[in-house]
Amino acid sequence: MTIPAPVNPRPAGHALVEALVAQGVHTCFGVPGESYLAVLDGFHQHRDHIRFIACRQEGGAAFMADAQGKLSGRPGICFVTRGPGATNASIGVHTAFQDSTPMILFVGQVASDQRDREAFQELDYRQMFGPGTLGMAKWAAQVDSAERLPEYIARAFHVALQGRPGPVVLALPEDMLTTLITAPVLPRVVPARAWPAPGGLRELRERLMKARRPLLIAGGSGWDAEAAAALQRFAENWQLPVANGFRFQDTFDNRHPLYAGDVGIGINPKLAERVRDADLIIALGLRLGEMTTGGYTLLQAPRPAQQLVHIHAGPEELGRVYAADLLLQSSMASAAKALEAVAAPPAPLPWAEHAAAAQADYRANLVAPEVAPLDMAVVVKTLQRLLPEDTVYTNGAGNYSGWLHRYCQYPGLQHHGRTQLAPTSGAMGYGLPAAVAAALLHPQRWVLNLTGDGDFLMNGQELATAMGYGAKKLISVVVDNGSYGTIRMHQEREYPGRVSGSDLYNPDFAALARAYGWQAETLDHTAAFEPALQRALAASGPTLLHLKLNVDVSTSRSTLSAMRDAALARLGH
Ligand SMILES: Cc1ncc(C[n+]2csc(CCOP(=O)(O)OP(=O)(O)O)c2C)c(N)n1
Repeated sequence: MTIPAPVNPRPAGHALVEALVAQGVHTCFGVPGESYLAVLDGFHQHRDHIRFIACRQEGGAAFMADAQGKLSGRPGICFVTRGPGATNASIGVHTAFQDSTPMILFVGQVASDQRDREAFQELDYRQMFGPGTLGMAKWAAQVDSAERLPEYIARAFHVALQGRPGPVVLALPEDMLTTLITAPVLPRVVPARAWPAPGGLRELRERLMKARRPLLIAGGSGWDAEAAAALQRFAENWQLPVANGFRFQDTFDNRHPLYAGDVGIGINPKLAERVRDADLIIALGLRLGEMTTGGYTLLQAPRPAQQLVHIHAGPEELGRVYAADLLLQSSMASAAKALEAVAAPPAPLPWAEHAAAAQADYRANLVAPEVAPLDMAVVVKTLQRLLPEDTVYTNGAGNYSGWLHRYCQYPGLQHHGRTQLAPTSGAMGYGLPAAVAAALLHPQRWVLNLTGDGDFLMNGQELATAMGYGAKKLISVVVDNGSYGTIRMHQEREYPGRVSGSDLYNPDFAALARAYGWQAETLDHTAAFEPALQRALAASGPTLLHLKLNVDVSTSRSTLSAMRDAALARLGH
């Protein structure tokens, strides 16, 4: 993309857009505000190089930017206005933080001569968003000097991409944006990478040579296709069983004979056992968070029973919870290549049987018990059979996502980049905007959003954004069980039979989607799904498939009534 030569002096708001184009950004998401009209004018000025997608709520816009960050590996870009816009967008910043997604949120700010008066919609974004490792943003700053705007933007790209990737927030005072400047456009940011220390790699090899039941768990962000291919070769050289971390299920190819399954919510109990029983865990690229460690029990915190080697790009994650045996700070792009070069052992390996058993357990877990009248396992398998391999699958939070996590087989990152967009933050409302973003950014690919009735309506307004900007190969499957089912499940386990605050009163989802211009169908039994999906695939625009599911069919492993009965028995009723 050629950078438009700046015509000096020009408003800082225009320079900001030029800087984004220079960084390779061609699409931004946001909701407009009077606080940053000079930037909007910059988008108009440079409309041949960059587009601004006007979303219907900042939560949706920020999720779209997170999805853009996940798909591209470069910061997703979101623009919002002062207080109300920034507070709405905060869910996306939190998600990008927990998911280690590179992202930049630009926030319009009150003019400098009004600052600190609690002027209209004024907030201090530096205080609101962090920074800190338990914060929301990696870095939150305010650009007070218009001439220094390019410096702040370049730094924002570096911070978002380097180490553990994450979100940055830049506040833009209104008068700063209208100031005329002559500052040059800075070149595209190439993030600095860390390489694992050679001594550490030697030690890793020695530990592997002594291991009997090793397991590699891969995930996190900062991967590229080459690194993913190198990871696969490393696994093959050592015949290592590989699991993927929670909602990083697309890291290692799920169809590979060394794949062992995903370590997350609803983990295959056999895999959980295997993690516990491993004598060496190599955690590659991912945080060892609550969801990936089974609430810090699969790996006992702070000192795990297994030997632990943790390789991560961010020094703050290394040794954060666990007293590991070996810590290596490295970006994924370099770590996987370094691992691939570690000299393989002389055959045969003592864990060949262990790796084969891990794969057999994974495959057995793909076999689903039959459920009537609507079988969600069959729904997911039908999606996988009919949709192309490079389809992007998105979801938010809710029990319904468990069917996707269990039955969807994601190709590894080396094949089509990210094919799973799902929040490790567990944020409801993520899946639909993420799907809209994916469909607008990659119009040649199919995008499938699986969502719950609670989850969907948290950002259902983005159906309009999809229509307005011409998304086509987009399907949203709404699983309607009339309940915030996950919460109902927890209630039945803890307070059996005492349903409180978890029932939902739903609209006719198909009629709602049609009102937005989508095609839509409602169905309630398995046999109706495949023909409905065929029609969606043949349609000229996006389709919503509204699935009516009995609330009792709660997860891929159990029913509400079984959980309630077990809880009642436990409580002696
Ligand atoms: C933004 C947000 N609010 C609340 C929650 C807590 N929560 C987790 S799952 C869930 C219910 C999801 O309901 P639904 O989308 O209908 O899916 P189901 O569990 O019924 O399959 C809730 C309320 C959350 N994770 N995120």
